[in-house]
Parts: sequence; C-alpha cells; structure tokens
Amino acid sequence: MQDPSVSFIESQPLSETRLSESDIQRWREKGFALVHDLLPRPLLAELKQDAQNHYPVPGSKASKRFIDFSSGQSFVFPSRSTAFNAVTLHPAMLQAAADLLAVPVMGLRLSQSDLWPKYGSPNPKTGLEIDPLKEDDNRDQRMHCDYPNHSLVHPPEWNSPEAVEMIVYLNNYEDCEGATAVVPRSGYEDPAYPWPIVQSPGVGALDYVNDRIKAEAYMASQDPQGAAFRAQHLYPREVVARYQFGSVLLYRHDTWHRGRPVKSDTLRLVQNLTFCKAGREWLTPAHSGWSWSMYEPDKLMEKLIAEATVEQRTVLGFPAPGHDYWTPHTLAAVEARYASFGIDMAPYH
Ligand SMILES: O=C(O)CCC(=O)C(=O)O
Ligand SMILES: [Fe+2]
Repeated sequence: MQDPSVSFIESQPLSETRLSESDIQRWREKGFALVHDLLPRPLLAELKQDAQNHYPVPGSKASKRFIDFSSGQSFVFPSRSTAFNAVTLHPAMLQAAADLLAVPVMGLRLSQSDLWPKYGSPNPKTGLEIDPLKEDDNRDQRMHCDYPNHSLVHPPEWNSPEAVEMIVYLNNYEDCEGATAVVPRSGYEDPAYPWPIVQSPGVGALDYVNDRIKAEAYMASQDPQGAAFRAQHLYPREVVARYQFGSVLLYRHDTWHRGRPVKSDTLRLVQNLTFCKAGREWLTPAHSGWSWSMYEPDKLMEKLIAEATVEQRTVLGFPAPGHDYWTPHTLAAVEARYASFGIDMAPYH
C-alpha cells in the first residue's frame, strides 16, 4: 500500500553507468538525484549477504539496540566484506562523485563509508514491546543537513559544493519503506534554503535531537522562529526517494533531508558514503584513518592498497604520480613496504 501523502522524487534509469547531464544538473540545482543502476547487481547482492550476516534479523531481541544511525564503526571502510570495499571504490561511484563536483577522479577523497541497519519498530504481535522514543532515535528523523558532523565550518556557497554524499539502498521501497526525504531547492530565493543553515537542532548552541517530534518540540521551546520556518518551509515540501535494490541517492552537505520510518519488523540496509574535493581538511573523516588498520594480522588494508588502481589509491589519500612526495628514495621505500603484496610502482616512477 502506498502512502498517498508522500510525493516521490523523479528519476530516470541510467543509459550507462555514468550520470546523465540531467542528473548532474538536478544535483547541482535541486541538491539531489536518485539513480537506479550505477552498480553491478551481483556485487550488490554479495554486499547485502555480508550485511545480513553481520546484523541481527529484524524482529529479534538483538535488533532492538539499533536505534541510531551508523554502524557504530562496526561496518566501515576498510571492511572484511570485499564487496563493501569494492562498492566504496567502485569506478562508477568515483566517476559519479567526480562528475557532480566537476573534478577529475584523482581530485576526490573518501571521507565516509559505513553500512548501517535501520529496523522497523517491532510489531507488538511478535512479542517485543516498543521502547519509549529517545531523543537520539532515528526512526522518524528531524529535518536536517549533514554538514555539522562532517565539517568544521559551513558548506561553501551553493554553486561551489565540496562534497557528495551517497546512500546506496540494498532493499526495495515496497518491502521496507523508510525512504529518505529531501527538500528540492529552487533557486537563490527559495525560502527553504536561507543562508546560513542554522535552523536545526545540533547547530550552534542548540542540542542535537534526532527524533522529529522531540526535535520540533525542542525547537519550538528554544528557537520559535526556527521552528516556524521548519514547519512552514521544510516538512511540507519533502519528496521521498522511491528506492530499489541498488538505487543511489546523491545529495549534499547543504541539502535538507531526513530518514523516515521503516516498516514494522523489516530491516533496511544502506551504505552511506561521502566523497570530498581534495585539500578540504575541514571536512573530517567519519572513521579512523585508513592506515589505522595496517597492523591487523590479515593485512587487509595493505592488500587493498597494493591491489587498488592509481585512481582508487589517490582517493584514499595515497600520493598521486608526480606528487613532490615521490623521490627515488620514497619510491624504493614504499615499494619495500608493499612489495610482498604485489604493488606495481611503475606509474609512480
Ligand atoms: O536513513 C536515511 O534515510 C537518512 C539518514 C540521515 O539522513 C542521517 O542519519 O543523517
Ligand atoms: Fe542525514
């Protein structure tokens, strides 16, 4: 059954695994685009299987502790899931981010890759009672922009975006609902997009509250003007992403959006990624540095680096060919570190 009160995001299938000009325009002007066939389905199926092996089944007692967004750093890059790493650095994903930001792939840096579960409220008939809502409950989120926990500053002017955020859906909307909502921006005069973006819990002196009802009550008590703005300009204009298995929602740090409730007793799995323009140190990685796992006995990260393409390595921050880091000595030293994993240093000579 479809909820007649929601409006869906318009989207067209891709003709190839490259964003169309209209998707790029939509992202740049409205703040988002939804695409359906960017990634190969067998890879996505493998990823979904890995995620289902990792997270408790919906309706189980163990699933009840998952009320917040993110995997709590338990399913982040670099991961033991080969499919997850492959999606993270998939050439089609890198090309999409590069096309949106109008930079070469080598001008991108990865700052987030996290696979997280979202459970529908337990069905009381199955025996698990519903816990009272907490401030940080993510089932029915408050409208927000993502920049506060990604950036030390504020998103730049609208026409100079510096990051692409992506949500890769591993279910079908009809099965799980819980479609992300976004507010399309319509030009400089759009009253939903005033500058600066501060009318939100968690920004400045306002406390972080995730749950929509609690957040709006809090806003009404702390910033009645901000609360009125949100009620008048944000919620009534939201449109939702009717996602399919493998759809990707492309959005920005300055796009108003929110997560909506997942169907009772179902599990929606999504991978969240962020690619930034290189050299933006104020956009901070959401996880520990990629080198931090280099002492793990399975040498996963070392192998990933050795096997990656030059572009993929560069997106992780490895110095690009021609960078002044490279001298005959550093070339030999880096080769010594990765030689046993079969790295080919020829492109750096
Ligand atoms: O889960 C979703 O659909 C969106 C989540 C989100 O926007 C967030 O947690 O910041
Ligand atoms: Fe968000």
